[in-house]
Amino acid sequence: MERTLVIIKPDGVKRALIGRIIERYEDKNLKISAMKFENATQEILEKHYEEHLGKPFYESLLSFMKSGPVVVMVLYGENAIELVRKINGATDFLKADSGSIRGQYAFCTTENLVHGSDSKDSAEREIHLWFPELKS
Ligand code: IDP
Repeated sequence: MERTLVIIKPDGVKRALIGRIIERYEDKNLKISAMKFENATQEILEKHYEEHLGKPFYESLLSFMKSGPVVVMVLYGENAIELVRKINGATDFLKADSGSIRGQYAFCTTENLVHGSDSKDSAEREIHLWFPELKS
C-alpha cells in the first residue's frame, strides 16, 4: 500500500469538477484518508513548489494556486503514486492522454486541474507539509 498527495487546483474547484475528479480516483480503488478545502498560503506553496523556484512559470503558478480554494487529499492504495499520475495525465495538456483528467478537461499547462506527488519521497514530504497532524 502506498499513499500520495492530491490537490484539486483552483480551476478544478471553480469549474465545479471536484466530484468528477474524485470519482476518477475512487473508480480505480484509491481510498481517501484525509481531505480538506482551503486557501493555500504563500508559505505552503513556496515549500510545495520549491523545486520550481526560478523557472519562468513559477510566479504565475503561485498566483494561480492562490486564486481560489483548493481541495487537498491523501489517497492510498496499491501503486497509488503512479496510478494518480496516470489518472491525472501529462503536465502538458496537449500531451495528456485523452482519457486522463487533464486530457479531458485541461486547456492550459499551468491551470491543469490537479496535482499528484511524483515519488514516494515527494509524497511523504508533501503529506507532512499539508497535513502535519498526520502520522508517517
Ligand atoms: P506535474 O504537476 O505534472 O507533476 P511539474 O513539472 O511538477 O508537473 O510542474 C508543477 C506545475 O507547474 C504543473 O502542474 C503546472 O501547473 C505548472 N507547470 C509545469 N510546467 C509548466 C510549463 O512549462 N508552463 C506552465 N506551467 C507549467
